[in-house]
Amino acid sequence: MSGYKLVYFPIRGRGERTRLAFAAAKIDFEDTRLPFEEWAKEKASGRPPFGHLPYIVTPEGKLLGQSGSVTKYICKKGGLCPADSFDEATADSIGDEAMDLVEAVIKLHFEKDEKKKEESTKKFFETTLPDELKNFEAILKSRDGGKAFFLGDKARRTVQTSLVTLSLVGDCVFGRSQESSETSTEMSGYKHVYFPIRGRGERTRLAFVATKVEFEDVRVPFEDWQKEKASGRPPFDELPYIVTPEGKILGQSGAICKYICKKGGLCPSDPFDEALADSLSDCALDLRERLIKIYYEEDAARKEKMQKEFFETTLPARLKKYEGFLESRDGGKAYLFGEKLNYADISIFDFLNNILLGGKTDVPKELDKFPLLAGHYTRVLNVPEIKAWIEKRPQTTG
Ligand SMILES: N[C@@H](CCC(=O)N[C@@H](CS)C(=O)NCC(=O)O)C(=O)O
Repeated sequence: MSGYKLVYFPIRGRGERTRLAFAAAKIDFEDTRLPFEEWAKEKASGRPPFGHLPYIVTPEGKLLGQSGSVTKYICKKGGLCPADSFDEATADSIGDEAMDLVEAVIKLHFEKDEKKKEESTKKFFETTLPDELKNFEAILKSRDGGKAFFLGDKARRTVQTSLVTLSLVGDCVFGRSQESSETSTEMSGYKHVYFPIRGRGERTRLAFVATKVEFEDVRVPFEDWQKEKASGRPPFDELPYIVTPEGKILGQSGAICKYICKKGGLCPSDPFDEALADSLSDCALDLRERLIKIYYEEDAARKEKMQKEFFETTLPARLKKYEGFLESRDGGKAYLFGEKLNYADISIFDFLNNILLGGKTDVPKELDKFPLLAGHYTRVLNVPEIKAWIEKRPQTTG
């Protein structure tokens, strides 16, 4: 192959961020725009890594899916990613926060109930979006008064990951193209702050135990949340966040989990493998978000239909992809990337154990047809530190 190829539909959508990344990184790419009517054929070809677009094909012919992982990979290749690991995780968290907004806009777009759509749209534009923009504004202000990019003027290249992501928000919302860092207190170790449930915090708790890093497991009672939010500490007005031993604050569960794993050596060292791990991890998060959406659906008939589709179609199709991936890696006898556990293993395990099984430790029945994945689940469960944590962690309903 002569260069990179991006395969997406003939719209901006989830592909535009990567197109911007290619442009900003000055990397030539073939902008393949697949007509919608050819999608079923393309999907059946087995090429789209998780059965979705976009994906890229590298000059060596390797495939990578998940728009976030792909964008970051290209930015990193082009030198548009911070060198410092905490700055990188901060860029991840800003990018992830922007993606939360994007998902909210997509949800509004597809809402079928007109009344609900109107109410949700009003809430989004009058509350959610302004609040979020206020958070981004505060981060910019805390960095050299906001005259440069999100991570300052250290080098233009350190900032583009988040910039490119934010432009996607602009694109989605408008239809066109922290404080955190320097808090003062002396701390002896890491502090993980979340609600008293597993939820979005459990993956990082698993990352802490798997990397053998001690952490203070702060569980904010729900009734104290408004006070905690008003303190200005939660970087995006949400939990979870962590406070590092130096007092730096980082939000967004995905960015936090990866940061802790990376610090503890649970991240592939090859950049493509790292991006592949990102994509496997993001795919597990997609499943989690879908399940959460079903959980909160109020219309009983619609909920039933969504459940049926999820458990009969979406979930088995994704599990099959993971099974295939494991098979392609030493026949699935170890972890996703061989003998060493990494954050993608933890993300998939957390989806299955925490979200699908509600914290129970039996092998999910959904894995009956996927023996390699069932073996992988048991393998992660039996990592001594993870096993010990699961035995002693507080029993909670969520
Ligand atoms: N994408 C974010 C989402 C964070 C999020 O939605 N947190 C919820 C708890 S699971 C929260 O803080 N809710 C309280 C609120 O938004 O007021 C992440 O993964 O950290």
